[in-house]
Amino acid sequence: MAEKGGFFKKWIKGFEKITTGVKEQFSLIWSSEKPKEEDWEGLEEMLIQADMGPQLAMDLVEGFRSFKQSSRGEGDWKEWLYTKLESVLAGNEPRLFPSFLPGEMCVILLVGINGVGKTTVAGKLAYMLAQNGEKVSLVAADTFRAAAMDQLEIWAQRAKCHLVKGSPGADPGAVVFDGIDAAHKRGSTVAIVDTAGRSHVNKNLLAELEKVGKIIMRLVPAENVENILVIDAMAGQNAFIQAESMGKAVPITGVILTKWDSQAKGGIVFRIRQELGFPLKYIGIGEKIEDVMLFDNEQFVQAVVYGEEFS
Ligand SMILES: Nc1nc2c(ncn2[C@@H]2O[C@H](COP(=O)(O)OP(=O)(O)OP(=O)(O)O)[C@@H](O)[C@H]2O)c(=O)[nH]1
Ligand SMILES: [Mg+2]
Repeated sequence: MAEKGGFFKKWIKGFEKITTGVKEQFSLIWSSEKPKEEDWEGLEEMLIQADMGPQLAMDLVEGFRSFKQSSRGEGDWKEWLYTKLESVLAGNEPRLFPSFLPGEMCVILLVGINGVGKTTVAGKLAYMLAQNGEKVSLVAADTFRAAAMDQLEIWAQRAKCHLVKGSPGADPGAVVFDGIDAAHKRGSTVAIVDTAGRSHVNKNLLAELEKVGKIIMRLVPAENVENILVIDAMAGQNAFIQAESMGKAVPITGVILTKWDSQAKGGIVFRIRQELGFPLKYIGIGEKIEDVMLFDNEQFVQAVVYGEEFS
């Protein structure tokens, strides 16, 4: 990505209809002396459409009501909205391994339901970390489909990094154990473990994931482990159901939202922070190896609130 700073600006343009609608509604309510109840309801509805979810939409509407009342038409609603949304994201730590122990290997375990983009994220992170001077090993623990390992092999070639793969049908726990061991012996600084997509209601597959998570914790200090839940940015309400059940199998330390370049409406970011409290780490913004970017709270909120005015 040549122009990462400009990404949110471009992205927000794709949602002009929704964002303009929300802002027009805020503005209409702000400028009317006595807004009608249906105007408030309209605002809530629009916020839900932007993927904010019912709880946050209600919080925003109620917060805006009190702000309007207390400020008596003075002040700036955009400033209010900016502060409010920024506070929802407050404390988000997008960096991986914020308190890692130097000298010990780091491990990123990627988990999520089918097709969300785990393998693609594995390739992108491998490339990015290798560019930053890390020695990366990719571990293909998706032994469910032979093609999945080939797919990761292609990413390993693109990222020019080491690959450890098990044989088809092998126990993923054993592959992860051997993979981390091989990465250690090779002097890798980071191992990225790609796992099979699994339904969040399949108990056996969740138990398998739990086992993989425990094996990693036995081999690497907790500070050096990131259990990343990969979520399709368009998942909406489903994202929360997925997070809940995957979180029971492994302690989630962060979220990567993929497919932002598609139809992501963005509100999900606030919901994840407010309802789950997981850190938002990176976002996937395309299918190419460099299409991944660190989630920047400030830039994101600026784009949402100020859109085109934001420079
Ligand atoms: N547009 C877009 N497509 C993406 C992005 N990330 C992944 N994809 C596409 O999504 C599809 C699935 O990606 P994979 O990486 O195979 O997903 P997965 O989670 O590993 O899938 P399973 O292993 O089958 O569970 C592929 O066609 C990817 O090219 C993204 O950020 N943007
Ligand atoms: Mg995969």
